[in-house]
Amino acid sequence: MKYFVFLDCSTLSHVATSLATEPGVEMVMVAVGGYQPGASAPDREHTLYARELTSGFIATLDIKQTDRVIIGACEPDLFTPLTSAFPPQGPAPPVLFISEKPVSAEAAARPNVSVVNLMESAKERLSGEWRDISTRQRAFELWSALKDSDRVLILTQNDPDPDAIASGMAIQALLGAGDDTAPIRAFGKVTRNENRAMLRLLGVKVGSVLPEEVKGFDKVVMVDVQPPYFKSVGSIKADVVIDHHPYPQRYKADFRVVDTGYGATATIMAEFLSAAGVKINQRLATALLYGVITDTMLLSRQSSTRDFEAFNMLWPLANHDLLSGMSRPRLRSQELDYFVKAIRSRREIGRLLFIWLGRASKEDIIPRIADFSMQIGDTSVCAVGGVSRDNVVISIRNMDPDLDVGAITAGLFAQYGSAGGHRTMAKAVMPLKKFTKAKGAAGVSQARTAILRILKTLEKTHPGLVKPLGK
Ligand SMILES: [Mn+2]
Repeated sequence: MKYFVFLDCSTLSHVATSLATEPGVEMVMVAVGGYQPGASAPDREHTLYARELTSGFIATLDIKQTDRVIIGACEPDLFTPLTSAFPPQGPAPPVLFISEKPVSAEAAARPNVSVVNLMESAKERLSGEWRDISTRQRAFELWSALKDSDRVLILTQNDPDPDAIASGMAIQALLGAGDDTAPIRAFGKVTRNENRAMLRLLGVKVGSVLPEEVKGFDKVVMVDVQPPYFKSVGSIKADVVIDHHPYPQRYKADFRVVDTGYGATATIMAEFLSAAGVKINQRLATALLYGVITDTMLLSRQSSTRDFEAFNMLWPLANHDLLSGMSRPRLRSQELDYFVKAIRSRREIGRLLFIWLGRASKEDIIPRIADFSMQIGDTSVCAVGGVSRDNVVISIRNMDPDLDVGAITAGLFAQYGSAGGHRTMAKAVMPLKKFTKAKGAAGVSQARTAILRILKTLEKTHPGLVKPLGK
């Protein structure tokens, strides 16, 4: 094998000759169109000169199919005789045609020719560096905000989901900390079967903490959640917040990354870890990947190219046996009863499906039924409500791309508690007492009627979504 390097100017000579430099492999340099290589050009004394690439000259080179041809062109048309010297379907050497100007379509279409615009490739490759630098800087800021603290509380939502658990584990990895110095805690506990399976299979501890115990920590990091979420518990301050949920309320934090463009907080954390050069071991990769998968419903919901990139990075690092062990959904018979209740009590109001579960022993059954309810009938929006502990909880799902249920939910329910979310999924959590008092209702079943009445007001703002309810 030989390398043949054809150049018509010095611009690409360095790149072209570097590509052709291989120990023990001969390089033949050809200067085309009057080009004179400078004194520093490699192998200058053996360079061949061709003012024009005639077929006679090309034949004397005796280029074989096993050789490699590199063209560094300032004027690509000068090389047309070279690329067309070989039969399009017959034996031809591979040609790497490097040019910043357009190469003729005829040359570019040949199967043995690959056209490369180095400047475009470099631009494409390097433009991401700005983002990488800023991610690295942010990761360092995050680490700096926490590194001197002996006791860091990593706080999640009350019933932590895989995204929150994985993000908490990522904070621990970033700090090089364990459960003793940076425990992952919640005011509630992990109730969902799959999520408990995640803790068991990955050996993760998520303990409970009382609101009054928060003061005992040097720093509070909220992952996948923000201070306004804890409004009903009290005023819980955070030093660090990393989340992807929209919250219109303002609050203070030393370090805040809240980006609703991400499908999962785990994606943000995976970017930080990789920018900071922290090794993502199999256990952590499995957790983060599971966080991305569950929050984005396997990249089908609220996901961005960044979630795809994180997915790509984590996939080969994760343990897929553990992953399938975690994600196999299992329903306990008590939970099945809620599904039965949901199907029986469902009410279609135009394109809105309303389901009322009454008292729910576990809050997470409400969003689960909401996910499930998207499979019922032709409705485009589902609202599933129930009472969990002392709160009225409503989970909303939307398949209509023209609707923003996050904004709709905030508009309808924010005055009674916390309410909002994404375009495709939203949630309202309202203290039962406050809600029923405001609506002049008494008890759980009247809360249902009050919610139906509120949903009915959509008739005016979103005609076509709900039909008149009648009596
Ligand atoms: Mn999340």
